[in-house]
Amino acid sequence: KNYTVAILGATGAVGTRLLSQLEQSEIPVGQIKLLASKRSAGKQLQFHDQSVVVEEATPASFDGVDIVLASAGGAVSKRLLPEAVKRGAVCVDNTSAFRMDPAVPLVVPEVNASALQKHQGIIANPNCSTIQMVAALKPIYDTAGLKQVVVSTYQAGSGAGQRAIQELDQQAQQHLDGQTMTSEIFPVKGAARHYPLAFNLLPQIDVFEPDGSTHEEWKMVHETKKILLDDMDATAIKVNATCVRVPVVIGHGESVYFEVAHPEKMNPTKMKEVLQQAPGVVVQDDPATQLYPQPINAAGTTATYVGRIRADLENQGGYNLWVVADNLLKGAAANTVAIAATLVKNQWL
Ligand code: A2P
Ligand code: 11C
Repeated sequence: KNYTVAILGATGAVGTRLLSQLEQSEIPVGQIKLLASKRSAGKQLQFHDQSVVVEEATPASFDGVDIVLASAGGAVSKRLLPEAVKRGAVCVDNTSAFRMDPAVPLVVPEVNASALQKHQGIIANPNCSTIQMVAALKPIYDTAGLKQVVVSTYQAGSGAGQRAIQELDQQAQQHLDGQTMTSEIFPVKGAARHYPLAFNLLPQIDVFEPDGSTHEEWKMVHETKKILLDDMDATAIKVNATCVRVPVVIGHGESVYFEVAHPEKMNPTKMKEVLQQAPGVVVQDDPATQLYPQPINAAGTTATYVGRIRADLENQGGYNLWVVADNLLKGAAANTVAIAATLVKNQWL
């Protein structure tokens, strides 16, 4: 069977990559529909050698669609994906709209593909910073369990979308030209205050929660538990996150500290081995040759890179990792398309 696939948010930073990942995937695509806001209607994008006209997304756009890949923001997903499901489509959603819904699987295929079997039309793609962390932690969790994870992120500007990439470039240019940097998006679109990201660090990604954490930090805690623990007791692993925006265009970095539940089952050599064997993970770890993951090298690829693997010498069972991935590919488009490909391959649509 050839599938009719719709990309919702096709003109965005993730949307354009959904298109190229779909081109490279094994999914047999019969027809492609590119959907965005009214602003982009009429614009043309390339799929293989075909020029496809972007249409304004409406409920009727999903008539006859088998698979929807969505990345047009949470509000758009909330409004339109139930309409797509009503029309018989299966939706893989890259927004946070449905991630915590118990009826919606939250999936990184190499970590918890089997969760896809219980889908009811919508599957959620986790947040980019969660995906790369769980991809690295899963083989360790399977080998020695996990008690606690403490993560600090170094997140690229592109996580805030296509316009944010332009804003970061513009700020860098303004600074080099001796002008005052202007900011309308960072740290968060619609916030009361905006600050430049270029030549700066912003310890705010997404909005603040009443408890003083940011919503990005909240996502890292709760999504990690949902993915690794499935329906098990959410207190089984403690997760704590601090998320920081850094002036990098593509590629999130993460300093991940964790304590394994069974220290006798783990050591740094073993950790390197299980990570080397883990699907989707590439170990780049050699202090002698200064080999470690860097966003500049991860950009444009779909792997999760792990390095700086070392034990906490003061706390038995404690370990450090440095994890890097392309937030727009591994953290979004590649994972979304991999979910769809897994559904097709296993006939779980
Ligand atoms: P458009 O280009 O027409 O604004 P990014 O994450 O890079 O900011 O991209 C967001 C994506 O979501 C874009 O493709 C954008 O389309 C799309 N989008 C934004 N608002 C809507 C909407 N109301 N309906 C459909 N698509 C939307
Ligand atoms: C960022 N992680 O880097 C965000 C972007 O929940 O899918 C993705 C937000 C999400 O800004």
